[in-house]
Amino acid sequence: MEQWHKEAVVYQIYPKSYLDTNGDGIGDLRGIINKLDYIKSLGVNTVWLSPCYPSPGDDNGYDISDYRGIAAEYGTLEEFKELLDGMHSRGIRLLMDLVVNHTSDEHQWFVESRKSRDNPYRDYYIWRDPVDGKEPNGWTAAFGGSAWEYDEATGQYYLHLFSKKQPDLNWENPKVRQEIADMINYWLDMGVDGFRCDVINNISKDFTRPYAGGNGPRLHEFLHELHVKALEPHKALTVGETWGLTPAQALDLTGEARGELTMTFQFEHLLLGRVGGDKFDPEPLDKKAFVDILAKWEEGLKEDSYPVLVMENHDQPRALSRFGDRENYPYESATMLAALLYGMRGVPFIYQGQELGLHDPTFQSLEEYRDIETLNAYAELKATGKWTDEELLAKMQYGSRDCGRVPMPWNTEKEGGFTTGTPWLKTQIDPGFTVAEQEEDPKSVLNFYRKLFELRKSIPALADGEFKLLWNEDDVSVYTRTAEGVTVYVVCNFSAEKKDIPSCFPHGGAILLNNYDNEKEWLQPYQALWIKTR
Ligand code: TEU
Ligand code: CA
Repeated sequence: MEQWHKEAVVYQIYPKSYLDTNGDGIGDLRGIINKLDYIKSLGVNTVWLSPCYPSPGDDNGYDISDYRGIAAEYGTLEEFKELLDGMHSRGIRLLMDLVVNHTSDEHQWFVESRKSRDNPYRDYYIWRDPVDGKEPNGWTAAFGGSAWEYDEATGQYYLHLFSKKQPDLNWENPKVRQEIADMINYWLDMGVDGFRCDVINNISKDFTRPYAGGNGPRLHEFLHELHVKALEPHKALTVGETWGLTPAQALDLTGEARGELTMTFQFEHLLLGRVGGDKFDPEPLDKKAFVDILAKWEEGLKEDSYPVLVMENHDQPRALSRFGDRENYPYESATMLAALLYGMRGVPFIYQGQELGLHDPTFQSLEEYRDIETLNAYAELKATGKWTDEELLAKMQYGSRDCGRVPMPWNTEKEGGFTTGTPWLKTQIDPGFTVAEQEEDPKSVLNFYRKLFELRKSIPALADGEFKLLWNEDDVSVYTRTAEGVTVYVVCNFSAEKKDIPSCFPHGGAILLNNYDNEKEWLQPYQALWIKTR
């Protein structure tokens, strides 16, 4: 297994919302090319690019109609190669998004598949006869409704774990597996460095289960096959998007001897502040659990794997709005969250705009939303008659994926400099929350992130040192990272109150990182410190 992932610091780009250079209101590859020096300046060395393949856009590109092309609205394959070269010449690696649990219903394979029961592509997808005139089982789709869609033409249902425009591929079919391996080789031969693998644990289905989902009996076998046929020969890095795993299950996918994936995301802490993990049902954040969960994963993966450190992506509202104090301590709480998470052992993933400490935009009406999940959830919840329109809008504001998808605020000009036209999704430009302003301010979240990543790179204890949680009580946490006789203490006050320092606080030592100017009088509200001791 390739080891470069241990030094990786990954920046996720959602191309539709990064930078538009031709005024059509949609971000494009040229926009990313124009910002490569900015990306480099963050101290990241890897980019994960969300899908930029041709797609009808039912789920913003997570419904792919051609695995080997570039969507016209984003640019051309030539521009993609220019982007890749531009990254490589700056020492930045590129991870593409691998969306192979499903395709678009407009993918040629599915267009063929639905034509007749004996079409050569029929078995590329999962077709079932009706049972008692109804759906084959009770599985529901992530975006609402049944996971089965009836197709008149051939009198069978096809499975879709997401929208009905995202039919699930049939991984039991060896031809499908070969097509995917070939496609992976196509991008790796071009020079791409690896993949973020969308809902990858769903590729093997377990039909004995009452609820929809993956982790089916052949998951490990399918992944190992891809590893042998495509990933390993290219030393590609993979990070699996795998919801709901235990650390033991994650180890089974990522252990070095397994030959499956390099790493998996863990999102358990991102389910907090939501009743039963339901993103549209808020509850107060359990801060102790937040730190305990992260520590559990640090401990659980230390033997044989490498954790991923993530708190934002294109599916999540902003961390500042979810876990921080946007009203009173936007800078302090955004930087505390970064110091807390990225002091840990693992690969940092940051999502565009996170480096500015952005908070969620304010949506005034349903018309301002674009996300299929939000629009479907709104309609479904409204149909229950339990909530007023105002309550429903508050729910969407709390959990919508569009919160993290609004365009990047580059400067204080119209639409934040994102576009000269009409943006595909509203922009939100707040004073102090643009790249241009934060560049000028030494005490900005942006410059804090830069400093943090610089430290991680230069201090072995932070790069790969052993993790130990010493204290997690009363909204104060202390953990250490140790290597080569050096220990770095990470001390965080996860609250808006002043707190006393716990007894395990190191006396002496050099302060590496501090989100306050003080040398003493800790701990201030949301104060975070990295302290190096011998
Ligand atoms: O997301 C998978 C997923 O399970 C969720 O994070 C998803 O956002 C949704 O909230 C489920 O209720 C991945 C992608 O990241 C997401 O953008 C896609 O919509 C999805 O897969 C389908 O490809
Ligand atoms: Ca554009």
